[in-house]
Amino acid sequence: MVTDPILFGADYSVYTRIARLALAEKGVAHRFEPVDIFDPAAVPDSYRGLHPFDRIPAFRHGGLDLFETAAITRYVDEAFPGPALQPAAVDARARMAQIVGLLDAYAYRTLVWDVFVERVRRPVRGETPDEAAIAAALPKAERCCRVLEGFLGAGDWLAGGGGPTLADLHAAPMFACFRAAPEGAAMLGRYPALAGWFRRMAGRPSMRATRSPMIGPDDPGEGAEGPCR
Ligand SMILES: N[C@@H](CCC(=O)N[C@@H](CS)C(=O)NCC(=O)O)C(=O)O
Repeated sequence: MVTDPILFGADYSVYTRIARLALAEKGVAHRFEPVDIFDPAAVPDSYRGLHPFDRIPAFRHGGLDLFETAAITRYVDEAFPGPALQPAAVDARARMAQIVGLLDAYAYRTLVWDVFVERVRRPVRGETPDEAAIAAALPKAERCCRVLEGFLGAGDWLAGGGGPTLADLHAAPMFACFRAAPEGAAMLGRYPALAGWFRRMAGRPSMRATRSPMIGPDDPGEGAEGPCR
């Protein structure tokens, strides 16, 4: 008998949140096993075996162990009943994969670490933001916004179609962080399609259910703090 899947991760983590969004959107019963990857002494040896690169999240279902969020969300979509999170049309599915790839390659570090962590999290810890890192990140962030704004066009979802796909679930936690920084909120304001998309995503029950304990009430945009350190 295959038991409910287990997701290993942390409620503050952007990538864990992406996987949790997929589970929530599909309505998949699962167990959440907290792993604080930023506290090495607290990471159980058993977890090190699950993720050879010392990151979160990781996922277990029956005999299958997975790491890499894009693989986890795709498996969740394909292995469980519920609304499809990947477009049926081959061109839209390719666009979705392209967006997930560009978010991993070009958006995550820029939006989350170089802007959000520097501007929002460092001061919370009593540290000084690296202004040069923020300044260098903003043109890269702008390029991400411009590209995604173009993909949205007049539609509601990043890969087109009538509902969110894995691309939207991958992007939303990153933008939740980004817009918690004043520079991120201001930039999003200059991209009306992207801002509207974020409001749509932030209003979904899955986003509300996966919010970090550090995040204040939605406006619908996640408050002043975000889910990654
Ligand atoms: N490529 C990985 C990235 C996961 C990732 O970077 N997770 C962050 C938390 S949001 C992490 O584990 N960071 C730990 C570290 O950088 O040491 C995936 O897609 O799952």
